[in-house]
Amino acid sequence: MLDQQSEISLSKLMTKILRHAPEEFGVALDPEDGSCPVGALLEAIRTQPKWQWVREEDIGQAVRNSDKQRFVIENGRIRARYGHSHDRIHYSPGEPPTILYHGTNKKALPSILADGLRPMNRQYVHLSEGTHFATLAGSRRGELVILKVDTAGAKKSGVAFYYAGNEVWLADSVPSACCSVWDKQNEES
Ligand code: HQG
Repeated sequence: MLDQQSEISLSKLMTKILRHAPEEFGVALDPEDGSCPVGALLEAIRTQPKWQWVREEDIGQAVRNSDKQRFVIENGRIRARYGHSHDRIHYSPGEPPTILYHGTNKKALPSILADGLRPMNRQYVHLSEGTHFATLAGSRRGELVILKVDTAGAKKSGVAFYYAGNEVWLADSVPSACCSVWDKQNEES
């Protein structure tokens, strides 16, 4: 069994391969769903001097324990559920809840309120059904700001939403008119 530090480090390597740079590791991802055989991922990881000893069950452990359920293993294949920068993988359009959340930071706010939410270096904008995931995302780069997205309004402007599982929704972009700053205190009072 991997200790916690190795598990996190392995999970980061897995996201690098499955979301961002498969070719750097000699891995070919399925263009539709971004998956590859678990064995191919294992082989790629083992080419790294630090990870020559890694076993399939270590990958399983990283997948099972991922706090945000970043990976899915199905029929002997593994994929990242969201977060891709490399391949624009295919998701089916879905019917989102009326409100979704996006976590960002204070510095990005003026630009988001001017231009709307854009995918930046990823293939999709990342949204969530609850504020917990948005809090984790937005707290990574400074002072947290949570935006509320009016999905009905966005749909009227032609935005399609895709479900990535585990409360995570994706969109190509979201117009600023459909975004408002979520005020926790007002919400709860
Ligand atoms: C911001 C991680 C200026 C956006 C996270 C975000 C999430 C704009 C940053 C998942 C903008 C992009 C995805 C605009 C958006 N002007 N800034 N018009 N539109 N932005 O990392 O959503 O732990 O690519 O608000 O926790 O933060 O890796 O996207 O701040 O779940 O699994 O541009 O990745 O999950 O940053 O994160 P990112 P994200 P993992």
